[in-house]
Amino acid sequence: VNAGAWWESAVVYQIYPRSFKDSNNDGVGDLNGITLKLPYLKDLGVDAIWMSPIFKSPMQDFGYDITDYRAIDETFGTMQDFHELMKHAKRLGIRIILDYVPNHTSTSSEWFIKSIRNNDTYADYYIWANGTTDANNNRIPPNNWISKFRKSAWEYNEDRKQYYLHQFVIGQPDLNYRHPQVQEEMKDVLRFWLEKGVSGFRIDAVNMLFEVNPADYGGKYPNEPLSNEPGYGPDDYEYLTHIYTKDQNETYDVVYDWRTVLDQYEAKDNESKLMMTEAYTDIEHMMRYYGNATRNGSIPFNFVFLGELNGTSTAAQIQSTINKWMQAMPAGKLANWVNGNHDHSRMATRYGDNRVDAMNMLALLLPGVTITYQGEELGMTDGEISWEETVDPQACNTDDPLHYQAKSRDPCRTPFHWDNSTNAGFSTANKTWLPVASNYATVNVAIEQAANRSHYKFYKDVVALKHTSAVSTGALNTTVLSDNVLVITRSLPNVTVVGVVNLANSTQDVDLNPISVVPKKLTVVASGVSCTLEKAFELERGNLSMPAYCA
Ligand code: ISL
Repeated sequence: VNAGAWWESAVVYQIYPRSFKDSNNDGVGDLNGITLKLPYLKDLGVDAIWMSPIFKSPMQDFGYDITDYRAIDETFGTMQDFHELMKHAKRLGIRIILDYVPNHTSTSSEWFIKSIRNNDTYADYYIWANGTTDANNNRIPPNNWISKFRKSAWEYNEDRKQYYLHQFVIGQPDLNYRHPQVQEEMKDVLRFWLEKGVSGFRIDAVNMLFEVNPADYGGKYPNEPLSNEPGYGPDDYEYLTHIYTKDQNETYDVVYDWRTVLDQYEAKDNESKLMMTEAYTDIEHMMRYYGNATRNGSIPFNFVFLGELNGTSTAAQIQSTINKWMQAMPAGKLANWVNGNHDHSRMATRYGDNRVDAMNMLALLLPGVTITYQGEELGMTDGEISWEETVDPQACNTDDPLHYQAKSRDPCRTPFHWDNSTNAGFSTANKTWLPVASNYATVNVAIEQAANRSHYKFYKDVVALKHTSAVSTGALNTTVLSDNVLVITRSLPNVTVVGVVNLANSTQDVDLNPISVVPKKLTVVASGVSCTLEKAFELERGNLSMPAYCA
C-alpha cells in the first residue's frame, strides 16, 4: 500500500491543542503556541503532528463536538493562524494531520438546527425516532440504547417532537450515514482541508458511524441485548452489547470512499496522504479498515498495547501482543503502534515510570507508524484532578464524587511540561483550564534536555534510529530470552539494529548468541534512564549486562 510513502516508518506526534502551549496566556493552548514550539518537534525528529480537533465548537467534549467543520475555534486562533502553522511546519518538514469527527456534530451545527425544523434537505441528516410510552403512559425513548457517556442515547427535542440519537454527550447528535447527502457533505469537508494542503486525517470513533437499518427491524430500532457484564447498571454503556450500533458492514465502504478522496489529492501535493482510523473493537473488525481485495482503506489504530499490557506483563506477553497485530494484518499492509492518547491513562501511570523507555523503544523499533501522545516522550504522569476541577463529560456524567476517577480523561490531558517555571512554562495565566500536574519541576523538557540521561533523550535517539534504513525496512524478529528480557531486531544484510529490554528490577546477564542476526560486536547508540551503558560503547553479544529496567 502506497509504497514509498513518507509515513512508512514515521513518527506521528499527537498534540492535544488545549494543553500544548498557550501563546496568549488565557489558560488554554492554541495554534500560535504550536507554531512557537515547532522547533522542539523538529529537534525531537517527529515526521507529522496530528492535532485533536481545532474546529469551532462549544467544547462540551473539548472539540469533539463540532459546530462548523470549516472554521477554527476562536479559543485556538484564526484561519490565518492555521495557515501560519502550516507554512512554518512545511518549512521544517513536519506534516499536519487533522482530526476528522464524522460520527456526530454539535447540536449547535447549522445542519442540526435545520434538521430540528424538519427542513426538507436536512430533515434526515440525523437519527430521529419517535418515542414510545411506558405503562403509565409517560413518554420514554425509542429503545434501551445507552450513550458512551452514560444514560439514554436518545434525547427528546421539543420542537421536532422526536428523539435524536447521541452516542456521546447530549450535545453530540449522531449523523445519519444512510443519507447519501450526508456522505457527500462529509467528503466535501475532507476536500476543504485537502485543498489547504494537509497531509492526512485521523478519523474519530469510526466504528460507530452506522446503526442497523430500522427497515430491517419492522421500522424500529431494536433494543440492545444485555451484556451481562458484572458490576454495571442500566445507565452504564457497558450494560449493553451494542451489536446494533457498532461495527456495521456499511462502515467499511464509507472509509474506502474517504480513502479515494485522499488519493485524488496525492498528485496535487505530490505526497501520500495518511489516513488513520480510531475504532475500539475486536481484531477481525479492525483489520477490515485496511481495505479489501478491490479497495484501499485506512490504517486502523493498533490499540493492543493499550488494551492488553500492564506494569507486570512479561516479555512473553509483550511478544504475543506484538504478534497478535503482525499476524492479523493483511498482506502488504503497514503496522502501527499506539502507546497513549487523550482518552487513556499515561504510560508512567499505567505501567510505572520504569517501563516508559521500554515501551517507547518498542513502539519506535517495530515496523510502521509510531503514534506518540504529547508528553509520553518525557514520561509525564497523569495529573491529580479533584472532583471540583473535573471537566471531562465522561467523568462529570458519573455524578459520583467518589468514583469519577475511573472514567475521567482529565488526568492525561493536563498541560504539557516545558520547564519548571509557573504552570510548567505552558502559560502565565493565573488559572489554566486543567491544573498542571504536581511533578512538573522534575519531569519537563528543560530538565530532561539538560540531564545526562532522560526519557526524552532516549526517545529522541530511538526516533533517529527509526529513520535508518534498517528500522525502516529491515526484517523483524522478536525473541524472549527470559520472563524479563525481550529482544527485538530489525535487520538488513549488512546492518542489524538490536533493542534489548530488561523488565526486571535487577541486573540481567544477557546472552544474545542464540539470535543469529545479532552481530558479534555491538555499539550502543541509545540507552535509557536506568542504563549505565554509555553511547558509543562496544559490547560483546555473548556477554551483555543489562541493569534493572534498562532499555
Ligand atoms: O476511550 C475509549 C475507550 O477507552 C473509546 O471508547 C472512546 O470513547 C471512543 O472510541 C471515541 O473516542 C473519540 O470520540 C469521542 C471523544 O470523546 C474522544 O475523545 C475521542 O477520542 C467522541 O467524539
